[in-house]
Amino acid sequence: MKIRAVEFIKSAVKPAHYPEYDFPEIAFAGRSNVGKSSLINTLINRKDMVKTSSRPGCTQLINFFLVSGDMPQGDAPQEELSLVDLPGYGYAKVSKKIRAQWQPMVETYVGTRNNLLGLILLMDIRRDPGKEELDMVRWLESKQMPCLLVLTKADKLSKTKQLKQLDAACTAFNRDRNGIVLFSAKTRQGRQTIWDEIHNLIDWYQEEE
Ligand SMILES: Nc1nc2c(ncn2[C@@H]2O[C@H](COP(=O)(O)OP(=O)(O)OP(=O)(O)O)[C@@H](O)[C@H]2O)c(=O)[nH]1
Ligand SMILES: [Mg+2]
Repeated sequence: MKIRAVEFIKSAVKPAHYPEYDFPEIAFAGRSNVGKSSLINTLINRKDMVKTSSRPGCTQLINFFLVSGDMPQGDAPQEELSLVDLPGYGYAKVSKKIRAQWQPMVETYVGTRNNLLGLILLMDIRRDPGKEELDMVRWLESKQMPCLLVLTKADKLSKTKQLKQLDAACTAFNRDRNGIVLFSAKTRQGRQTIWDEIHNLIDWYQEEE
């Protein structure tokens, strides 16, 4: 997608506050500090459109961004795409109250957002997938919600170790290598693959309409 403009629309906690548009939407989920905001910035070629932080727990609301640009193919030359930065989970230092809010907030979002095409679930390549991720993928599968898995911060490992972690994740999630993307916000490795997957979801959504 050739990006023309990106706009921060709003932050929301509950459905009444979500933007009312029904543009195709993709949401990014994952543990705190895994690199969700950085991945979105890399996709949209912005340095800090989405606030990033070395301090985990930076994003605690559902943040909506609207991207307009040109799709690689298709009839309509200009298209809108909504990108959603979900709050991170699993960070012990955020208060108990915030942690207790996280799960219902995300479950309600996924369960009620009709224009949501799929989730992109990020995991740090240096960690083995945890129970949270395995549960989340299983839950999304039960809802028939597409979920792309991304191993972030790939630049932190050698190529050999990247592939070793990729294979471990493939085994854990029972996917082949095409189902999991190696990504780095630093080197931009994997950026195009993620865009290709997003375009596939959009094409599929438009055919359904
Ligand atoms: N080396 C490296 N560092 C990264 C990469 N992606 C993110 N980081 C760093 O990891 C830290 C967290 O990144 P964020 O993008 O803010 O992570 P987040 O998942 O949005 O975090 P929360 O909003 O707290 O849930 C920052 O210091 C980033 O610079 C990457 O691909 N490579
Ligand atoms: Mg963030």
